[in-house]
Amino acid sequence: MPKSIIIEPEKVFTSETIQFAGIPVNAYNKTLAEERANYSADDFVAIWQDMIAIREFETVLNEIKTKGTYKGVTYNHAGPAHLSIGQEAAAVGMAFSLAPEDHIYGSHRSHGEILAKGFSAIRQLSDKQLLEIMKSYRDGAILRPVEQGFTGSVKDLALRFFVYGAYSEIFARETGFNRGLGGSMHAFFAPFGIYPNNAIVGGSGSIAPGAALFKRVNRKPGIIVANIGDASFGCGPVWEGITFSAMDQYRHLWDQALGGGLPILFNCMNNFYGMGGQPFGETMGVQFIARVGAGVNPEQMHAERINGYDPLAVIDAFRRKKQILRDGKGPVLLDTVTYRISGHSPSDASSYRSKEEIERWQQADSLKSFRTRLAESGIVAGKTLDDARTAIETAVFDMFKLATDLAASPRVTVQSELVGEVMFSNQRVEKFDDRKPEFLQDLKDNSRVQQIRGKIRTPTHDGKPVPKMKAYNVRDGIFEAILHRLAIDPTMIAFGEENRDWGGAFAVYRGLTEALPYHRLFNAPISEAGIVGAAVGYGLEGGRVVCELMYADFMGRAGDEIFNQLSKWQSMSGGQLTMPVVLRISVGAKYGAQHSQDFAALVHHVPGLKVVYPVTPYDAKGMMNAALAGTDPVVFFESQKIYDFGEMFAEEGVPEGYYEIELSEPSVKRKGSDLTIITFGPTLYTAIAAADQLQSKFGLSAEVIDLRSANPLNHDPLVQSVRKTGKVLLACDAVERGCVMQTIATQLTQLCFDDLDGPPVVVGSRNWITPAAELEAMFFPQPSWLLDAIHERILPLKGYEPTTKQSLEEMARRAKAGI
Ligand SMILES: Cc1ncc(C[n+]2csc(CCOP(=O)(O)OP(=O)(O)O)c2C)c(N)n1
Ligand SMILES: [Mg+2]
Repeated sequence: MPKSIIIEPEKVFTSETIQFAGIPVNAYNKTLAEERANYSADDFVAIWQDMIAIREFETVLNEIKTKGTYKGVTYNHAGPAHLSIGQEAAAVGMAFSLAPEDHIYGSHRSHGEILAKGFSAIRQLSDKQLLEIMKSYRDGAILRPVEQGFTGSVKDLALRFFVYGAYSEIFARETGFNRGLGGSMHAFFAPFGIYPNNAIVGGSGSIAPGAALFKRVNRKPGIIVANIGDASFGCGPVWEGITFSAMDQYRHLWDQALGGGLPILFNCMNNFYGMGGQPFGETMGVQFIARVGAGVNPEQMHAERINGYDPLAVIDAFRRKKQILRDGKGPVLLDTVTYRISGHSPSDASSYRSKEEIERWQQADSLKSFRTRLAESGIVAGKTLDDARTAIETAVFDMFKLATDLAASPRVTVQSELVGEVMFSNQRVEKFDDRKPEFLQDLKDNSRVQQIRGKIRTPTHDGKPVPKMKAYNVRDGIFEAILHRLAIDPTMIAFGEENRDWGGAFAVYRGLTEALPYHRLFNAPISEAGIVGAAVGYGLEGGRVVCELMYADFMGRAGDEIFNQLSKWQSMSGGQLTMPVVLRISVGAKYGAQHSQDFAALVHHVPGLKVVYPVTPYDAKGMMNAALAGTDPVVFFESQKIYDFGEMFAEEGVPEGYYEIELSEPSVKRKGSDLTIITFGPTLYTAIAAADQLQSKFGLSAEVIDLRSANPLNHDPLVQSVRKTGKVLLACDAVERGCVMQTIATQLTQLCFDDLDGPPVVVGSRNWITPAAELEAMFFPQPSWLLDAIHERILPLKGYEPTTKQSLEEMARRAKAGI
């Protein structure tokens, strides 16, 4: 059913003027006396102490990076340290009133935000909760060295635990939050609401909206804060994340009981610099980052610029904005003005700014000014502040020392396989929550379910081939698997471009619109980075999601989200998080150069992704079932050439019931003994046609194997076949240079060297752009190309006249010409 948002010509052609409201800039002007009712004296001390802790934590890092020593401890820290000295008040203000269930996502410069959020959570959690977290987190691996000989309170223990975990993480120790696999730029600690910090500028901008989506869809308490820098507002994915967050549908089409707009606050830690480039006055034109909100929605994202050198101004803003988010009126944008007195990194010579400017900000240092305000107000005695300072500086120093101690805080050895062990979580999770999955109808009444019921699931029927209209096809296989999991896992959602009313650009979801409420199936903006980023955030928070890219050619638009985010957070978390995300990517044909490229090789190359490409209904259903039962990111390629192909191989047909196909197993589609042909993607059907000709014209029996999965991949069935035949041709529809098959060919050469009659031969598409539909036969491998290649390079076929050039000379000529 269409959603009935009527676009009326009379209305849209009416003359009017778009009005903008004023955006507050530094509106906060309360005195301490006026704020007295909102804070206890202890609160003020805590705010001060948190700022001091961050300053000390980072001063230590600065000193060891620049001088190699701090207070008698010598240490060489090889990795990065992007310090936020000067930005403490902004970090503490941001975190102070956030609850543990409020989650923050951040950037490369997030030490301060991490510490502030951790301290805030420690204050709010009970001793029992803290002990439980410390003891259970990695079975107490971080706690053990910290608790040795410590006799203080649980809260003090937790503080030391937290500082130690952070330092250990920065120093790549096993005792770090993420076993040292996150490091300075990526450290996080989910139990305190601290989620991944991103070394890709603006990376959190597209991920955090997915986390907020998770909160909404699953009715979880809390908000999401994306702490990103001012320069990140030049990043496309940040704009896409904002667009994704501000969609009208949350408030106008979704069930209002869910709570309305996404509970997300984009917090710009505006220090006026990128590394050396200046968004203010040089590399951007908005002047005030808060102005961005005006272009996003009528509420202008409730944007404000606030004084990030005054922790109370920041706390005030966060308290007010949190209420707006609770009321379902998100997203929110804060332009939190701050300044990094430290360099971008310790090697920064500050060539892009004057000494005078730095000195001016040092004079305005919030640590000094807040202390002066507190002392002058008489609310807190100077001695209390001094004692608080000594206590926290001692704790930070002690934990630094402990983290540098290799005996207490070991690194994994270089021989260790730890990284390999955490690349994939390889779990099976039926569902991520016990709620009843939401549907709008009884699935027995669903039109698509009924239509599929009438289809024929076997290769033949009554001894005859099944007509296309009646055949259970690849599209149906994917649909059934997705519906199956949607009916089990209440957290599971699906989104992408044209996913809902259209039913997916290629109709895979047709029928789901009537079955699922909006929040389980919705149209995303044309924001590929926003789509994959949101799926990553949703997965990180513990929800299952299927998102879709309409064409493989659009992967570049979501490059970072696929290559650095989807793929890496499981391992960068040191195995703490899972990523139950299936990214469906349709591979086109007939639509020319920018809509017809198989880019599987790009993701095959990226560590941390499972990459599959089933091309039969049986495989599509079984592999989607397996992908959706797992906890790893799976890039699931689908070919538009064969969406409506019926089953041609599985004699028993495609089962109506549930089954899984392990995501590593090649499938022998036709048995043979003279030669092995391995395919990936729809080239299977090209190979079958070629094998038919080899049999009928030359009496040769070819074994045809569909790789199905590029990673992980069990080589055994391939090796067994090649050992038997001694000859192997590998073919796919991707351009030949650097395709997945080149890797497999290299591996088979090594694995089967003694059994091979000659080197494996790879046939792919030409190393060209994909030409027009009418000319595709000159580009994609044809059955004749496979025969030509076999004749020229594997096994001369008697009396055969090749029609294309597949010789080694031709291969060399093309390589030299770069085509
Ligand atoms: C996508 C990307 N481009 C460039 C960089 C290199 N880089 C690291 S930090 C940085 C500046 C970021 O400035 P901003 O977002 O304002 O954050 P800040 O460093 O000021 O905290 C740059 C360009 C990167 N890490 N990621
Ligand atoms: Mg900046």
